[in-house]
Amino acid sequence: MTDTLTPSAAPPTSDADPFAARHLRDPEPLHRALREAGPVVRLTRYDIHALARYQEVHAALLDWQSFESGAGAGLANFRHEEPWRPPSLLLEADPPAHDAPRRVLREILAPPALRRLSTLWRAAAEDLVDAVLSRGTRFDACAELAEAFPLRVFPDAVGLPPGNRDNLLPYGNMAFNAFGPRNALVAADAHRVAELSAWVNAQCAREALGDDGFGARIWEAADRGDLTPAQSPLVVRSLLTAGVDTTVHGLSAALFAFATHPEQWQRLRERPELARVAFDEAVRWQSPVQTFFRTATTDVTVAGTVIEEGTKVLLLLGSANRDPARWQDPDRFDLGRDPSGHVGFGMGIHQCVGQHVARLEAEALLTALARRVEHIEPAGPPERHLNNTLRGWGALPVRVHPDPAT
Ligand code: 4IA
Repeated sequence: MTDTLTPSAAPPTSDADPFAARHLRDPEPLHRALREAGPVVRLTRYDIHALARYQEVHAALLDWQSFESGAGAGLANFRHEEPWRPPSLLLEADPPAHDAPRRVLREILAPPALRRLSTLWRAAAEDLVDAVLSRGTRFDACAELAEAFPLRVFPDAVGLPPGNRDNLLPYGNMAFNAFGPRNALVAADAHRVAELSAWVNAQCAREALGDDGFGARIWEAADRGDLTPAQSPLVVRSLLTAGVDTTVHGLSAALFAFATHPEQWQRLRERPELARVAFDEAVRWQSPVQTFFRTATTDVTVAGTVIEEGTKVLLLLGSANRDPARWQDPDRFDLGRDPSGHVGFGMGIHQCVGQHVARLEAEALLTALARRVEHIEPAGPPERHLNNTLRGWGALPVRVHPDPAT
């Protein structure tokens, strides 16, 4: 209502840096303040606007015509700044260029195409849980489960050669830092950019990939003419960039949630079919991908504030996922709620194309763990892993009580 009456009202401003270590460590207080300040907040530090409320974040994600991705999904504006790597054909593209890569990857990662993996991954999860429990009941759930499981199953599914996978997490960490400002986190990885980029690019070549994985399917799309041969390696690169750290942090979010909410673990044990909704609720609650950016294609008015053409907008996904105007008791991890509609996987034409893969990994691991473990509890303070985009853990010490019946 006031929107139309005062289209040029100056929005509230904030000098906070959402990428400062203390906010990355504990983003909720800043998110609350930004949501309460208004529907659009000007971040003076970066001279950009930020959206922290569910309604505006959701609307901006759907409005790809007004908020483009082609100028980069990070703070860097590709209209003025050279991207650190050739832009992603998916994340950093708009229709119509975005359409063909998206269509190809959507089919390759669609539920029917994953059916065969489901059987394999359930067995792999049982195997991993057995191995971890056989070594003891106190362990780092982040390294032993949340990292170990995706690293065991996902590179195989893509078709990477065995061994030689130690670069995947460092590459992802670097790529997700690069969406933020050039702060100390980016500087810390600077000496590895060339080496890690060369390594990932080498994995995307047809000859480097097995003939039975997602990678081979992507190259077959080029044979059919659905992609050009120049596009295929970049689409493979998207899998390797977006497919590892995200699931690691999604799984560690779920494990952290269960370790700190024993009654929810009991619920999962009683009804293992809740594993999927539990994973989505963990993604809502922790939002492993906390933020990304869009660029205004024209002067766009959002809730009365003009976002000038060509300027960046920060979308605070983690904040939207805990907006009390959208979620009842948003800070509670609760298997009883319906978390659908969360923006942890984004929304609209760019919504996570790998979400079925992520859910399948989570379902396999959580189901295997729920079968064997009666209780899971913290065995020490968790350690944050700081990243400009990802919210996750570096260490998650837990103690488990195996079910004597299994
Ligand atoms: C890509 C935002 C995030 C999950 C993401 C990161 C990289 C890519 C896509 C999505 O390289 O295509």
